[in-house]
Amino acid sequence: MKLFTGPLSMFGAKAQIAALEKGVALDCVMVPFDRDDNYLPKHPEVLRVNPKRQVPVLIDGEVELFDSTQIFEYLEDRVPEPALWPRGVAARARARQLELKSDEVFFPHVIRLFGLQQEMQSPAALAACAGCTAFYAELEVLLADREYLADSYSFADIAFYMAQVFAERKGAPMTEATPRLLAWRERVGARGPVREVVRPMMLFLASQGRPVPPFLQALIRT
Ligand SMILES: N[C@@H](CCC(=O)N[C@@H](CS)C(=O)NCC(=O)O)C(=O)O
Repeated sequence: MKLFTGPLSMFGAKAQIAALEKGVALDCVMVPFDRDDNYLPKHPEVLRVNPKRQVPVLIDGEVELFDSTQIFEYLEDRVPEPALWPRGVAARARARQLELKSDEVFFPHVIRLFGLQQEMQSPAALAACAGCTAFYAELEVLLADREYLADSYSFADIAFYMAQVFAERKGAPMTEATPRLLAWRERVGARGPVREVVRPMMLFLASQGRPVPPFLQALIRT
């Protein structure tokens, strides 16, 4: 399988981690990514497959897909074991909803912070940080009776771990106010596939003299 992604693509990283969890060999193509973090010039294969002109794009023979969540679904069908959606119908629905909330409810706050890095005390930045904090509190409650966001380690954990790495980079960190969530992050971050994907991202940042979140600094020293 070929995955078109970028050196700092959190959505691409989701797909990469899931493939590694399933033992799938991925040929990763890093698309052009300029110094201002624009995905330019657009890779011709990305333009051909994805009308939204974004990575990740997955090509597996006749199957050509875009969108990390669609790629999750394809990987689960293509390589059912180890399962990354819970077994029960209700639990699967909850896990899918959490995965969507991570991308579509939590991450938009983080995207807002991308453009506000020089004005982190502005009302817009404070509102985005408050949105992240509220989301952390919601997940802290969920983790009262479980180790992972859904019943078992799932795509929902992969999605939120990556989104949270970016929140941390952009100034909306988790704190001691959510100890169960901090422990969850340790648990997920200790997984081989997660380390294997996040480490090069952090090395890329470090190579450009850009900050690496404190909780990931040990990863680039190993
Ligand atoms: N919902 C999409 C989001 C993809 C996305 O936002 N990709 C970013 C990189 S992480 C991108 O290609 N941005 C460049 C652009 O929008 O021009 C997914 O889950 O794959």
